[in-house]
Amino acid sequence: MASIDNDILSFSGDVAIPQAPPEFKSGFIGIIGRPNVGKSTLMNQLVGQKIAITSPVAQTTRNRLRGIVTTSEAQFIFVDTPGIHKPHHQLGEILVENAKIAIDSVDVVLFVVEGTVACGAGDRFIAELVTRSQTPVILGVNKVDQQPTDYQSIDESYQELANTYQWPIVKFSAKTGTGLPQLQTLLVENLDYGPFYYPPDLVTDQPERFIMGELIREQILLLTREEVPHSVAIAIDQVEETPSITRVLATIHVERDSQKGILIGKGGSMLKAIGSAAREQIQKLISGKVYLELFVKVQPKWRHSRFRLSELGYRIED
Ligand SMILES: Nc1nc2c(ncn2[C@@H]2O[C@H](COP(=O)(O)OP(=O)(O)OP(=O)(O)O)[C@@H](O)[C@H]2O)c(=O)[nH]1
Ligand SMILES: [Mg+2]
Repeated sequence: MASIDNDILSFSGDVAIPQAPPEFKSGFIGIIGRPNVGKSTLMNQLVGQKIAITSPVAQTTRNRLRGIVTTSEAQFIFVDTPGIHKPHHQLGEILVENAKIAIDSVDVVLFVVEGTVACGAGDRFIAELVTRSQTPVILGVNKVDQQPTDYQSIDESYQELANTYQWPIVKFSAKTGTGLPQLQTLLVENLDYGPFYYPPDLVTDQPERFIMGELIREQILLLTREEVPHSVAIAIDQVEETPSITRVLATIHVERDSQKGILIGKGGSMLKAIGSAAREQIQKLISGKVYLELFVKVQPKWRHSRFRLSELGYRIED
């Protein structure tokens, strides 16, 4: 049996989790908001590593993702969620449902809004939603690095929202990091004393295979247009590690033949571009050489089928 150091309280898998010092704080923080406001960018910036994919396309995030930050005074477990929107298919419903579950299961809700446009109906809908749970809420105004001409009226609209519900308000830029120390201070104030939930050096509990699939999906979001990026789901079929290279086989599921055509491109050019950009990202993730092979398969109406969604890893979980 391994000898156990006095400081070590428990084991998670093979990793020892030390005992937290007195007055250490910890807890789960749900990052909630409309699509495209910068929730995933914020989580990556806070964690200091790319855990969640981001893109200028709304509805990028599809799963609840955890990013962990441990300082000398606290452990923050950030839960990035899909943007809350009006769903048009089963996939959308599952995404929104998963965001709602996060609201009830976290210790603090960080409600992120778009600092470049005034508070709108979508924000007020989410405000009502988050206030219904008993969880404390912090209003986070993102993208302060961009200051549109009507900045003052935008600012006032969010001040008013915060006043209505008596929420603390904090302004930041997820992109540049401005204002994030202030956010962190406010979060510590809102957390209770608690243990290390994860080893202090862990940044995510997301399996590597899942992140690989997301990195492929990110390139599709960046390189294709309109309906195509929303119509894909990635399945990692095989990951084979050898001492010199990691072989990854993945299938891109689409809904229609026309989408398959777009993804493959003229003479396979699009698939090649997606593959080489995703391969670079996956190499960074695993710090090693990667051989990536992509297949494209038509799976009609997968976004509307609960069975297919579940097969592709999208389900309502709590
Ligand atoms: N200028 C500026 N752009 C930002 C900032 N934060 C995020 N963005 C951009 O906003 C877009 C959306 O960012 P995401 O992080 O994917 O947004 P999200 O809220 O996770 O979106 P969904 O997953 O679709 O709900 C991307 O193009 C980001 O680069 C910021 O602080 N400043
Ligand atoms: Mg996101």
